[in-house]
Amino acid sequence: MKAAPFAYVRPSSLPEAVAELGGTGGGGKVIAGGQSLTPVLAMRLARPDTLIDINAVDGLDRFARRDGFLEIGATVRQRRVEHDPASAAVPLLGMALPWVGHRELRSRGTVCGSLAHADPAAELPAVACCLAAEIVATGPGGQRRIPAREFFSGAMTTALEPDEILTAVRLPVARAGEGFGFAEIARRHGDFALAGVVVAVRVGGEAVLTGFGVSDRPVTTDVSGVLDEAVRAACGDRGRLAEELGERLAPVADELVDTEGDAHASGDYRRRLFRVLAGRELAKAYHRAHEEKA
Ligand SMILES: Cc1cc2nc3c(=O)[nH]c(=O)nc-3n(C[C@@H](O)[C@H](O)[C@H](O)COP(=O)(O)OP(=O)(O)OC[C@H]3O[C@@H](n4cnc5c(N)ncnc54)[C@H](O)[C@@H]3O)c2cc1C
Repeated sequence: MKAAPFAYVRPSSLPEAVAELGGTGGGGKVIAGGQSLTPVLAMRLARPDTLIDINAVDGLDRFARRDGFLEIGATVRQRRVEHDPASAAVPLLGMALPWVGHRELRSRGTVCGSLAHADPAAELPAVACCLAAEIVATGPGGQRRIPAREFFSGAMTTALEPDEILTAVRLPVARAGEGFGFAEIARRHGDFALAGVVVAVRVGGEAVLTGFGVSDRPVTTDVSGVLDEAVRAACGDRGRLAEELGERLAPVADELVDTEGDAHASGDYRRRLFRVLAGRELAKAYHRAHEEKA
């Protein structure tokens, strides 16, 4: 199928882009990498009047560290982030990005486009939630920052207003004594996850677990208490920690995994995957955090 007709504009400044989007009265759509929007248009699941191509907008390609954050602008490609040494400041990016589709998709797809698209099984929204990233949106009223954990409101639904452009995401830079974990199970590499987990552990601080592919949005919870109990029960036995965690995470999986299942996997299977992956990744993150501290 071919896309329904639409107008196409390519503004060169942010005020111009915001004015173009606002001028469509909700009938416009931003296009960044086009890796999700183009198929949606071709299937006529969306019929925008106007596409606002933000790729020529000055300043949206910003990719730099500032004030303890790594800031990634709206036109920065996933592939650039995957390979740029600056990304080492946020280790979860390097863990998650190779799982986002295929290399060809990542060479066009943007980090911010993935957040705006808000697929519940996508990796980058889960990373943003686990790290409590800030999402920067710009609209006619100016700029606002939205905590990632409040940004995703349902499947393909976000806190972004129809006249706002997601201009950047700010991910906290890792500090000493922090450890991270990421894992997902998909039917084939490059497919969306059946279930996935992102984990961040801080020595003497909180342990956070985010699940994706298991609900209509990324789901985040504090698992510090579960981790403390499992560490005590494992008595310093590295191998036993993941096992102890896997058992103790059963109620967490029951609470967070909110799906009856679909053609790809049942809800029970996803709960089990989630629990096992979460146990393993929490154990790894715990050890990484303590090694990092030493
Ligand atoms: C075959 C295939 C497999 C894929 N597998 C995965 C996968 O495993 N994991 C995964 O996470 N993704 C996957 N994707 C999607 C992925 O390629 C993109 O990373 C991502 O969804 C969109 O990035 P983009 O820049 O191409 O956004 P676009 O396609 O340009 O836009 C996507 C949506 O976000 C909106 N949008 C984009 N940028 C902005 C902005 N700055 N402000 C406001 N709205 C904006 C658009 O209006 C549109 O609604 C897959 C895609 C395909 C085609």
